[in-house]
This record gives sequence, structure tokens and C-alpha cells, in this order.
Amino acid sequence: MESTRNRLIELLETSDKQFVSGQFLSEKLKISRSAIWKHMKELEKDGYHVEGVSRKGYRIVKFPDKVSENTIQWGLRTGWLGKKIIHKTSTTTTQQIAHQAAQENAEHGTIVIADEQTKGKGRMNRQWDSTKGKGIWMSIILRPNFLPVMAPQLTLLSATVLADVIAEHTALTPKIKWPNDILISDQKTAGILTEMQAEQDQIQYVVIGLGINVNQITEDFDKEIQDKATSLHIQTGHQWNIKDFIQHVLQSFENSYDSFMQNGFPDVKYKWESYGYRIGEQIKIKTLHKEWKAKFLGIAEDGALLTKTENDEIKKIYSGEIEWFMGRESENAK
Ligand code: BT5
Repeated sequence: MESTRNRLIELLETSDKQFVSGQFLSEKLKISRSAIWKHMKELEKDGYHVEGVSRKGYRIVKFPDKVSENTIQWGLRTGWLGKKIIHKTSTTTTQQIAHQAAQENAEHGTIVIADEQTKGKGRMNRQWDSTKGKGIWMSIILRPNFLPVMAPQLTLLSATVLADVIAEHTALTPKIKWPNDILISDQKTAGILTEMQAEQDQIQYVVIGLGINVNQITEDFDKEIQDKATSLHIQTGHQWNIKDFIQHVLQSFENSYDSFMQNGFPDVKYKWESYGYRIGEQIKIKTLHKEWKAKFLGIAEDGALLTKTENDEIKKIYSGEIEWFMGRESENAK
């Protein structure tokens, strides 16, 4: 039943708003025309608006707002990204499903998306809070033809995509906190987790996990992060259409990725720095054994943070704890 229905949606969808005759549908699906009519009634119940005109047939005029493979694909203007979508209502983490799919040869541009993650992952085994139906929890499988050392550039690129989409579709001013946090009013609204499978000089695949807080209220977040996490809803008071936002992210991601592949890193660097959080300001860097102050200059090709020390030395920082709030110690963030 479910598969007949999905097939039916696919047939209507590929016709791109043209009418599809009942005869054609019944031949393709090998079911009677009255069965087709019953399926249409079911679709209506699910929020699809189907127009039926005698002697012309049927067409879908509106998809429901809920997220599914079909609804994301409907009206998605991409060439290769999201042509294959794996959607789950609930899963542990979309990263794991994406890795599995990639190992089973999922094509470049396949996406995995879930309404809810029960074990959402941050970097270094941290947790990612993924409330059901309130955000975008998505992993993108990429098979870029470049050296593994360049993979961090994809994280930086992804951050610019999220910042672009938020800036374009809301009146908010997003900032990117190195390396991968998207902040609005100093609170985190999105995060990125890049994982990769590579052998020596060759990338087999990269999985880019994007987590974007869309419609949460403060109480949806775990107690421990309520003061440092935010959502587009908290910031704007508006309920955002998650499916539309997913499409914006995919379209913008594809454009940026294609232009990155053509033109290289400089444009990404320029854009990243235009959103860069506290660029030009003093920060404190702490490693296991020492800590020092430096000016945050921008980012390097390899994703490192570029700093100028107090002795005017340019230093690249790859890891370590950064204290962003000089003089405001209580607000320190990782
Ligand atoms: C990240 O890690 O920011 C990467 C987040 C990636 C999430 C996506 S969702 C789709 C895909 N599937 C997954 O399982 N993961 C990816 P990190 O920089 O390590 O930040 C994690 C820290 O952010 C946590 O330790 C919390 O302090 C905080 N945090 C957790 N959930 C949050 C949320 N929903 N919003 C804001 N902050 C959060």
C-alpha cells in the first residue's frame, strides 16, 4: 500500500504540475481507476492538495508541510544534491545511517534526514540535542575528488551556507564562531560535524552533518544548554516551515559547493570571514600546558585559525580551547 502510494506521488511529481490521466496511472500502478481515486482521497487527508479534472486527470497542486522524501523533492531546484533522500521519522543519528549508506555505495549528494535523533552527535562524542520536528537534522554524503587534508574546507564552506540561508530568509544576523558554530545573538543555533572515510591520499566519502535549530522554544533544549542554545523561532517569534528551509539549504549548498570546486577556497574564505565571530579582536588560547593572548585575524586554507601574537608573530591554531570573551570570563564558551 505504502509503496503504491509513493509510486503514485512520484508519477504525479515527475509530471511537474501537468495533469496525469487516471488511465495512465492505473496502467502504471496496475490498480483500478477507482483504487486510484481512493488513493487521492488518502493523499488529501495527509495534507496534499490534489486537483482532479475529468478527461484530464490529476495533478498535485500543493504538498503538505511535513518532511518526507516526496515533500523535500517537490520543487527542489538542485542538479545533484538531494536527488536521493533517506528520511526517517526517528533514528539514533543520521551520521550513522549516512556512513552505512556511503559504504553501500550511495551516490554523491545523497542526503539522510530525520525528524528526531535519539543520539545526535556533536564533535568529540559530545551530544547534539535534536528535538522531534523542531529542527533540521541532516547528513550529506559527498564524494569530492580532492586530498583528505582539504576536507576541513568543506566544514568552513558548510558554515557559510548555513549563515547565508539564515541571513537571506530571516532578518537575523548570523555569525560563524570558529570552527563550526553558527551563532545568533551570541547563542548557538546550528552546528556542523564533518566525518570522512579516506585512504592515504584519497577520500572515499565525506559525511557532513548539519544540525539547525528551527522551531524550538527554550524549554525544548536540555537544561544544561538552555542559556547558550537558541533557535530561529526564539530569535524571531515566527514558526518556520522546516521543509522550505531544507530546500533552501540544499540549493545554497549545491551552488556554493559547485563554485568551490570550480574556483577553489578564496571565495569561501572571504565569505567565512565576512561572518566571522570576533575577527580582529583579542582572544585567549589555552592548550594543555600554556595559554596566551592573540589577535584573531581570520582563517587559513587548512581550516586553521590565524592569529597574531603579542610579539607580532602569525600563528596557526588547529585545536585548543579558545576564550572568546576577553574580560567577560563568566561567558566563556568552548
Ligand atoms: C556540533 O558539535 O556543533 C556538531 C553538531 C552536528 C549535528 C548534526 S545533526 C545531523 C547530524 N547527525 C548527528 O548526529 N550530528 C549531525 P560541537 O561543536 O561539538 O557542539 C556540541 C555542543 O553544542 C554540545 O556539547 C552542547 O554544549 C551544545 N549543543 C548540543 N545540542 C545543541 C543544540 N541543539 N543547539 C545548540 N547547542 C547544542
